[in-house]
Amino acid sequence: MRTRHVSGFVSILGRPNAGKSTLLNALLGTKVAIVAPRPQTTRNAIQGVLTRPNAQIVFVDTPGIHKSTTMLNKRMMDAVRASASADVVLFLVDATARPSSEDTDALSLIKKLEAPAIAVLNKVDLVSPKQKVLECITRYQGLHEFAAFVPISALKGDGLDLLLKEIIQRLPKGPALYPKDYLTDQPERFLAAELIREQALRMTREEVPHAVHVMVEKWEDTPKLIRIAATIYVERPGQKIIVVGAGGAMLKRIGSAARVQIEAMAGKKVFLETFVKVQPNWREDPAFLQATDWRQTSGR
Ligand SMILES: Nc1nc2c(ncn2[C@@H]2O[C@H](COP(=O)(O)OP(=O)(O)OP(=O)(O)O)[C@@H](O)[C@H]2O)c(=O)[nH]1
Ligand SMILES: [Mg+2]
Repeated sequence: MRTRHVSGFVSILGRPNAGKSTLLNALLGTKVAIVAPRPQTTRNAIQGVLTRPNAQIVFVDTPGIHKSTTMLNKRMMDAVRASASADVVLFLVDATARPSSEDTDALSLIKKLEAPAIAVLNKVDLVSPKQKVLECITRYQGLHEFAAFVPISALKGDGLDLLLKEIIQRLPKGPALYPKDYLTDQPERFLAAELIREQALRMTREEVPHAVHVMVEKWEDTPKLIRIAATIYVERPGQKIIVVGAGGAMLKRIGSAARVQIEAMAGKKVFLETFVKVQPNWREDPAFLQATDWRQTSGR
């Protein structure tokens, strides 16, 4: 029997906090994108590649679609638009909430694309009674002609097989685009910086998470150990006080939680040093934003 091999790009689009990055990690069965219970966690488009005997799917996780205010936000939305065109689009919604203006903004982007859009209703583990999932489907049916509706729980891994089936049947015939073991386009040191930022987001609140940026300054790979030095940038001295914490306690917590994650990723022991610096208004600073973009500085 001849088997049909398909390949292509699948963009994951939707409002902030809908669970796009959780879904990417769940589909790959490994962590390539950071996740936090706050909007605007993802700041770059991230590729994650799933290789199956009959298919290779390049998923693209994107920043949540939102009204941009700062220069950083505008760059995030540019990243969304640049990665929107794909063979199949996943429109990820939070099934526990009614459609918001951010959902309709995401839809107006999707309507401009030629690719079929699958409506993926996420967080159904929180929906009860299950009848409410049908109500959610009816609401979105009125907003766009979707190719399919798939209820899932990215967190629990429910519904992912059906979602993959719906994706694969819409992908064009074609060979694998990447080697079989290729997982993500992110350099390891960027992923390490992201894992540190994830812990900083999880452990701080209010305006601090949005003001945090992390850069890896040193990466020394020895046979037994990776030595990493990273700087956590914030925008104001008050934020630095919060991130450092009393007697350095907060910074220690962030560092040791991130170290465990980096060790899991690298499969090696890690020695991680962290520093905190104030970089006033970096979210509006084109030179800083440029310098922190690994796609343009290769690896920073
Ligand atoms: N209960 C439940 N929580 C979920 C599910 N999927 C994601 N979450 C939670 O929703 C929050 C946001 O998840 P993310 O994956 O970071 O969301 P995102 O869409 O990537 O967010 P941005 O990057 O900010 O656009 C996290 O706290 C996740 O644990 C799900 O299926 N069920
Ligand atoms: Mg995300």
